[in-house]
Amino acid sequence: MNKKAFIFDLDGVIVDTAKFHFIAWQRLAASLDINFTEEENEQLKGVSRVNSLKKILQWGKKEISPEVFQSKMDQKNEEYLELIKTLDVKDILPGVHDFLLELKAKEQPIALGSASKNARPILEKLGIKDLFDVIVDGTNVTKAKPDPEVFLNACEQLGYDPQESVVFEDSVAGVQAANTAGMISIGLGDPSILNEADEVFAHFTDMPQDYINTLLSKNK
Ligand code: B16
Ligand code: MG
Repeated sequence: MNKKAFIFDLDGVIVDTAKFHFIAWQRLAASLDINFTEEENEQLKGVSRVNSLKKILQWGKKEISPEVFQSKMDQKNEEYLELIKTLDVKDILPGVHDFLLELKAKEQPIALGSASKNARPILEKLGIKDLFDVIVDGTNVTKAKPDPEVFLNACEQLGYDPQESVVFEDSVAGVQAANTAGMISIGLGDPSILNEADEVFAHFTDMPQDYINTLLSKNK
């Protein structure tokens, strides 16, 4: 059977943790007297923790010492972990679980390609960690999206070329990373925001019947 490497982003694609990142960043920004908006949060999707804090400080025109910077990152993560404490299988976004099971049934290789350092514990909470053949996350990569490192690393570990890979992403930076790698990019979210993606759906449940077969015969 025809095969491709199927690579999934985590936050915003498999689970809606974006709202928890937003709350945690907003509290953090408030502690520094910085006003942080939802529009700004949109620009942090797919962006690593350290780069997110750098951007917030830039927007708020604030400078802090390296020690305070580290403690603010730790504080944000503690708040975030507290907010996601109760995540479970019910929090998987609509259609994703079935899509993953269908890929498994078709013996297609599956990888995670996430910027998050919390990816593994989150997949465990959701009860779907074992569905992934390869996990590449914020603990394995040095260059953040839009650099394609995370996705190139994932397809390489699966033993596929970038041209034989499909990426599912909710962030602009992630779609750009997939495109730079030469991979098929499928956006999940708003088409006016993800306009660089090869195709965009609001949810996995909006994909046409037999979409996996369509992707298997699709070229970039
Ligand atoms: P953490 P993804 C990204 O995950 C999030 O979209 C982004 O908002 C977050 O700052 C980043 O992970 C780092 O997450 O603080 O948990 O290491 O979308 O690439 O799965
Ligand atoms: Mg994401």
